[in-house]
Amino acid sequence: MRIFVLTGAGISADSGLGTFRDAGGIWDKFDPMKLATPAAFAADPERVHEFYNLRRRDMLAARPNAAHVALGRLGEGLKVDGGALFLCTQNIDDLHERAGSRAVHHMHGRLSRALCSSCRATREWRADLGVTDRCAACGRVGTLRPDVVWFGEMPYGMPEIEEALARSDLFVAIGTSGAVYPAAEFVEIARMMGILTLEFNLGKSANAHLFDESVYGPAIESVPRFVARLLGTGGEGL
Ligand code: BV8
Repeated sequence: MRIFVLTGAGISADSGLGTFRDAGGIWDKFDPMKLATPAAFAADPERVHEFYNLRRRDMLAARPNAAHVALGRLGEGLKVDGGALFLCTQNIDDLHERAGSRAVHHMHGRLSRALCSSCRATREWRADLGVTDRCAACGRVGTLRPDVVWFGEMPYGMPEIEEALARSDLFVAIGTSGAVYPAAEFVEIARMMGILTLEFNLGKSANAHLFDESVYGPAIESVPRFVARLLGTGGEGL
């Protein structure tokens, strides 16, 4: 079986990382248009760096939770009988990788990498990032930014994502509000291709009506149960 899984901030909520649109979420405290756009960075790079430095420190202090671990197991388990998991995440944290998932497709980029806005070189970067840092590739100072996709920027890996979606037998969304495009369109694309669609979320997402089945509740409970059932290792129902 080929499964396409799209995760959002909700899967990392139980690891203590903030979601965006829940009450008290990140966008309640910060204005995304003042922090998550190229224009915001050009206008006030120090402020944007501080916003991402705080989130990078939180990411480094966080630990993967049972939902991340279950998806790591699912990736390995599906391979046994010739199946495949295509794990696409909107999240910029590294909890999927630290839970054992390989080939994680970070369509909105990664907080653990820096991008040079001048020469486009990227490199691993787990410390605070600022305007005085130098790009090791081109030597310029002040051109490094977090390697994340801001509003108005093209998400990473879209051709590969669209190809994997078309090849899948099952589309599963976990912990996403369905508010951000083009990720929010994936379920509609899957339905149009006759692919079964499944949602695991705390509550109804914006596109809940587009899912064949929905399971509401914390991902740390619903996702391990789902994976155990799928891999035939016990557990009842979804
Ligand atoms: C682009 C990275 C085009 C940085 C982010 C139509 C088509 C195409 C584009 C658009 C369109 N309409 C509007 C647009 C523009 C825009 C957009 O979507 N705007 C929205 C606000 C309307 N999209 C873009 O700009 C995208 N780019 O389209 O480019 C283009 C074309 C040609 C050339 C150039 C460009 C880029 C979007 C990416 C922006 N970057 N983040 C950062 O992280 O700071 S978006 C941000 O939202 C995060 O990445 C986040 O992951 C993402 C989605 O949010 P969610 O993950 O869903 O998180 P949220 O808090 O919303 O929801 C969490 C859910 O979990 C909730 O439902 C909650 O109930 C649930 N939950 C909570 N706890 C738990 C739980 N579930 C289970 N268990 C729990 N314990």
